[in-house]
Amino acid sequence: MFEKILIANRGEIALRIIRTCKEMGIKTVAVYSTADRDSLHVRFADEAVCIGPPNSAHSYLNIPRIMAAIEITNADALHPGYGFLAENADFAEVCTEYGIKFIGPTPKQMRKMGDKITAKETMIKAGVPVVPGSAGLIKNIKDGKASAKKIGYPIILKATAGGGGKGMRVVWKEEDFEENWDNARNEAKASFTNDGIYLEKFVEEPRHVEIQIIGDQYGNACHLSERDCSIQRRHQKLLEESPSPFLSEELREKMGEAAIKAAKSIKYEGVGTVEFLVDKHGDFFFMEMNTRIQVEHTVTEEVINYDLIKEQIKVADGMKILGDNYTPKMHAIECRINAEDPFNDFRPNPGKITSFHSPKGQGVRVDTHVYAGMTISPYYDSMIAKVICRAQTRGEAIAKMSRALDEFIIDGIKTTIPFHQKLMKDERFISGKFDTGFLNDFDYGDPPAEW
Ligand code: MV4
Repeated sequence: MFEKILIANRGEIALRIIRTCKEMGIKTVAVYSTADRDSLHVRFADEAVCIGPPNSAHSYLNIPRIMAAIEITNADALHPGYGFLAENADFAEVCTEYGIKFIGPTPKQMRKMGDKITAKETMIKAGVPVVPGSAGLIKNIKDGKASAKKIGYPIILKATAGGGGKGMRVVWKEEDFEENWDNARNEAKASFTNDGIYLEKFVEEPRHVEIQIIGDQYGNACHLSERDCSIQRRHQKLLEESPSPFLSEELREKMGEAAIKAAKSIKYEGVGTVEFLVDKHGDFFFMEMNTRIQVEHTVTEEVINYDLIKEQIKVADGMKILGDNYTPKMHAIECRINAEDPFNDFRPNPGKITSFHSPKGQGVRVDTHVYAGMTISPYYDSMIAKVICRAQTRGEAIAKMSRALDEFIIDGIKTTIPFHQKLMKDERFISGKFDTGFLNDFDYGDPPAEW
């Protein structure tokens, strides 16, 4: 087993990884920027190395500085967390070249899923359902229009380097093709310096359902049930839950098998997530694969009662997985608490937290790096806490979440807590009948009096 793991991350996930390492008897190294010198991940790790200024390009994303921290602390493995360098195949390759175990998939596996068209082609070969679309990149407008006509409008243009909805355009009729084509290409070029575009049939009113998988170094893989992430705003997830209120036992089994096929086809090693779009008829299509631990892994941990970071470290150390699939035994919901103003277009709202009281009680889990007196920096992601509630049924989990949110006190900055409180009382949310468009016509209401 590894002796010392360097955690190339910050915030709640760095803390989350340190906790598991301690329980496994593994020493930890934190890295931090000058903005994070008073952070809990720095305090709770066995060693900590400052790697640069607040701007993450010069600290958490700076590969030579992270490699230097590994060198001076003698760490033998690296955990990338999520975001930052977690899906950077070149970085994973550098680690491997230096004899450091990158806790995650191999660079080759990462590259197979990094580019959308390559991923899609791999999935077609593996027999995983994908959305009907163009065969690879579209060369020009004429080529694109012909492909769209064959597939039938509406279609969606997507950037092969894409992510977060950038370079994505829905086209409802042929007259609008040209304008959307130009927009998608320009946006893709500006965001990814890669203007490769492909097209797909547009799936209307889809749900976002993702399957958590785990694979070992011997080609075995199993799934750990699904998460429903349909509650999103501008491609930012706000709430995730498991099981999905939409999935039948039969559909769960089918999607689980497809996710395992996806993982096995690339001999995937580590924890990963296969994202699917599910249409209203219950047909599902591969969207992309996340080759990292995700923010919402905690939802799965609560319904299957496993520590996924521990499993991740164990398979990185060569553990064989048994290959049993998992069925959620409980219902879990996660609300992301961001330092944002939900009554003002979710504008980031960094600043000093003057008082902080975390909800507690049976079935309530709060993952956070925040404490009273801490200043939330404008340099990083605005997520400051995750509240995860679990209960026997979805209704009870909602009631518990509602109660927990009422107990959550964060003074000094604006947060998304009031939004989630409203959501827990929303009839459509409670009914479970919603899709990824749910928040487009959500009534956010008025801010509380003290706002
Ligand atoms: C789609 C789609 C409908 N049809 N593809 C959005 C992010 C990117 N990863 C893929 N996305 C979508 N792809 C086809 N063929 C609708 C979306 C989409 C979406 C997907 C998941 C969650 C929220 C979403 C919000 C808007 C659009």
